[in-house]
Amino acid sequence: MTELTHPLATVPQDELVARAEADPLRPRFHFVSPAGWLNDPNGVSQWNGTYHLFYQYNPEGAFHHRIQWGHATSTDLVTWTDQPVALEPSAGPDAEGCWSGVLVNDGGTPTLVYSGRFEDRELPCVAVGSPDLLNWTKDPGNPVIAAPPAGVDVTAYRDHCVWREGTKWRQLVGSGIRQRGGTAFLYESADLRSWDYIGPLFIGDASQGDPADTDWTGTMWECVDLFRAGHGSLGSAPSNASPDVLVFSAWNDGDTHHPLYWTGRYAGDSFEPAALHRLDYGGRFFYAPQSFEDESGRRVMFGWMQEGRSDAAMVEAGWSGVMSLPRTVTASEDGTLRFAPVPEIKKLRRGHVGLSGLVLGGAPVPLETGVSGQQLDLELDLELAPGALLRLGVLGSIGGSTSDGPAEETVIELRRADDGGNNGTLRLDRTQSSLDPTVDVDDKSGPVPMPEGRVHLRVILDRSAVEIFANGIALTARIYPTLGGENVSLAAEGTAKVLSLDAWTMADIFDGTRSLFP
Ligand code: DQQ
Repeated sequence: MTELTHPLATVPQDELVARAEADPLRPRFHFVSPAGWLNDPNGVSQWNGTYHLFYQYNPEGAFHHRIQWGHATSTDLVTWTDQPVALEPSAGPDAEGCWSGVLVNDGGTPTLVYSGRFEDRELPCVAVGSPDLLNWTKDPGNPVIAAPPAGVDVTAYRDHCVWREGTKWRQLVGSGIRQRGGTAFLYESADLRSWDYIGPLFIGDASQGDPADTDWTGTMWECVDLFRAGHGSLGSAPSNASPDVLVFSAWNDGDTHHPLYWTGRYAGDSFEPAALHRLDYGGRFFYAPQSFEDESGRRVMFGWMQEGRSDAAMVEAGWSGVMSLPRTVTASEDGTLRFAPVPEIKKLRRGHVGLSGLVLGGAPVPLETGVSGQQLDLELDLELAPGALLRLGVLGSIGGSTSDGPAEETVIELRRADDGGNNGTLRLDRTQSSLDPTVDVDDKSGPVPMPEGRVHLRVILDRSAVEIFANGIALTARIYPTLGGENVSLAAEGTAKVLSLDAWTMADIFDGTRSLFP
């Protein structure tokens, strides 16, 4: 075990795992680190059939410090086996942390490109892996890029997207140009070690909009991810339904804002943007996403579900950070992205309850569905009349308050526009989700296409983690109920038809005690 030196390392390391495992708010079928701190997904990939998930990890405690690369493998994207830490800081350019990066296949050699942190700045580093991806050797030439581009005043410089194009490697490094906006610097290399700087792929405009806007592009782009959605690959001609997509996480002066994506066209040495979109309406609760194409050709994305409780509460709990379920990324006809949990997740379903043909309307009296639980997969097919509002309550509990209604409840709302058109809104109302006044309960919402009022709603609930998909639009967040409520209820204002509701409880993915240092 490492020597505890950080002032936040107040929980003895031999107690961390037990503390984390005892927390009723800790998800049971999402990937979490054995204990301590987890943030970004890194090196997400499938190698000879096995899925690899690396992640930003601090086993010293539930705070961001001296970051290592945790590692887990899976054969089904559902259950995960902890593997030894892949990268750990060592004397040299990553002495203060092995920050985010990617895995590429260099002619059969697994190779990591990551940000080494030293003296408060990050620079690109490389490590090569053993054939089983369990042992990693850092390149003696690290850092492989010695400094950000000369003559550019950068706000920060880190995180990598690396791909093969023709006979060369190309790399993006996330950054920002002071007084202008976020950017991604483009490089080229024949060997992943010696890189030629090409220029900024595309520069955002931080003066557009306000930092409080849900689509503000920030002063720096973290974790850039460039890929072709739909058919074809980067470098071939895109089409409306198969755009090139540049994903980034908008950051400003230490604040993690939200993930966004530009659709457009990557051609030659630049990206011509067509439109900017929000990637997930939960904002910072689905941060630093990274995606890969698996061996079946699907694009699969993971994101970091940050906590919404205080630093002190995280440290006390002994753990922090949840990895989202892997989600497929597809392009809709209009070229915007649609998301769904990978179908493999269905194998965790137990105990089906189904309802159909319900018509909700009139007074908003909640209907008890007979469904209950803190680990649930809910699928609903809905039809909303113009102006109708449907409210799906989860984690509801009665008691602890003077009113008759639930003392805690988290509510997913769908509202169809009054004009009877094909648009509506998805909202997550967390205002009653917790009696703990210190947790984040900010409003999360955004527009959703609702052709003829129809919505396919998927809600995946795993204690403090919730992932919502409404017609493929994602809203991910965290909730911290204190009363252990399990009720699921439905209510509507205006007429809402529940054509079907299918519910399952979800099994745990880990059994037995995990080790901080597998
Ligand atoms: N987290 C990493 C950085 C990245 C940030 C450090 C995003 O590499 O920019 O843990 O959450």
